[in-house]
Amino acid sequence: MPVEIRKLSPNEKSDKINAAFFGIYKKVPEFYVRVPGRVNLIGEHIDYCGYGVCPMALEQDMFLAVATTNEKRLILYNFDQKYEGFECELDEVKITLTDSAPRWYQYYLCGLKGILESLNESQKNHIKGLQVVVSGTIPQSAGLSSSSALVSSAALSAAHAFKLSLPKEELANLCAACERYIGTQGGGMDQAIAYLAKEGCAKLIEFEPLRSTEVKLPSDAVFVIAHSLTNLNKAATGDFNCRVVECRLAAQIIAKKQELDWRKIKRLGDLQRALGLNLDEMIVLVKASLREMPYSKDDVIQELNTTSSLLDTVSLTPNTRDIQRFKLYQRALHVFNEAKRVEEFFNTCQTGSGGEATLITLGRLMSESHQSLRDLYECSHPQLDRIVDLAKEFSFGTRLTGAGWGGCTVSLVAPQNVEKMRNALIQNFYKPLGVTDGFESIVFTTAPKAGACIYTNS
Ligand code: ADP
Ligand code: NG1
Ligand code: MG
Repeated sequence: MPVEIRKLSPNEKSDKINAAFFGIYKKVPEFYVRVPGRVNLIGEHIDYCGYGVCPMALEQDMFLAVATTNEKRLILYNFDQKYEGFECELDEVKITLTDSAPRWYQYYLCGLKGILESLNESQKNHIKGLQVVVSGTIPQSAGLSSSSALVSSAALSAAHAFKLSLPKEELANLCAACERYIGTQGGGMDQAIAYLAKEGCAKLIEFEPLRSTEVKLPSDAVFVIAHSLTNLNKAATGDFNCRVVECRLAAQIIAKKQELDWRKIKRLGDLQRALGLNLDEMIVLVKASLREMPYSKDDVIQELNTTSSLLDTVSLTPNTRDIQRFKLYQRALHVFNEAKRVEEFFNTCQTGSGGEATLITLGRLMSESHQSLRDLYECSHPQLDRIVDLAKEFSFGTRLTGAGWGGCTVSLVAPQNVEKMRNALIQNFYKPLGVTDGFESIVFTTAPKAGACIYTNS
């Protein structure tokens, strides 16, 4: 199914973006696109290993106002004037990476480049110039997927302007691939939920082929998101790609020991498929095949009986080639156990009574997920761990959400405990850190929202 096109009902947000758009381009937008952020309920750092995840879309979103021109040029402004404007010719879309965080407009360019590269000769006749204003409300670098909302909204704006109507799954796959131009080797969860989300339910997202199943959340479940007031831009450091690569090396070393062609195995999920084992058997195999002590790059080269330059091209990314210490046992154990937790979470939602016993099981799985991310995957942050501790008294379970190293937690809370938990976090976490107001945007409840949509004025 293609992304829905609806008539815009004017509201405060569209009035503001229209006014900004008119101020810049002296005309009204032709159409708008909305793409939501997401909170991942469970299944962290396993999408890029090929395993299913369970996110839902947020109310916070990326909203773009767009007009087309006959000049084949992109002109891009942000509603928030702290971001610089950007212009380029459509045949000169380049994303040049440096050692620091990418510029904001490079995320837009990822989506635009993805669409431009997908066009065949006859579709290229419909290329139009783009005048765009971007307005986003998703907390940034906080694990709620502001980056993918920006990439996905960019791709959708270009697709609609060029009269391309693609199925949602195709757009999601295209956006997962083109967000990698920013340097991170993500797995596709964020772009998938951005397009496939449905109001009122979370989704089990599975890969290859990309598919989504509605997840019936218990009616009494309230999800509370709390910002740890720390952030990490995932494209600014090698932390994220280091985990992707550690999982790949774990898969390749086990593959070699199992006499498979390790160069063909890129993900732990590929390894499981090639061996035809279940998740419990994979856990036993990890324990028997890998050592707990970290591996140096030379150890990995020896295990794979390869050369440094082959390892660099087959297994590593430009920003992980200098890493000398890989924890393979711990990362692989996290992945297989987390994949099991997603299965149990999904089955509990679908078959549980929906009562307190269901909430207790879901909460336990979320807490176990956090412990594993903290101890085995080492992608938590002391401020995330502090929120998890403070939330224990009020929630069935709390975990970091998104890639981690900062950002947000998500807690499963009974309705009667939501205010108590918010107040406890305000008094014991936020106020001691010097925050005195604006709590509604740093600790808030959320219900599942719909995925991407295109709006027109008529
Ligand atoms: P997240 O966890 O939010 O996906 P990332 O580190 O992957 O975090 O990406 C965050 C980056 O996305 C920001 O540093 C910024 O460059 C870009 N971004 C997100 N939202 C906006 C916005 N509203 N305006 C401009 N840039 C944005
Ligand atoms: P965030 O933290 O929202 O950037 C990242 C990846 C996901 C997934 C999670 C961890 C991208 C675009 N996103 O999300 O694919 O791997 O981390 O579960 O790379
Ligand atoms: Mg991101």
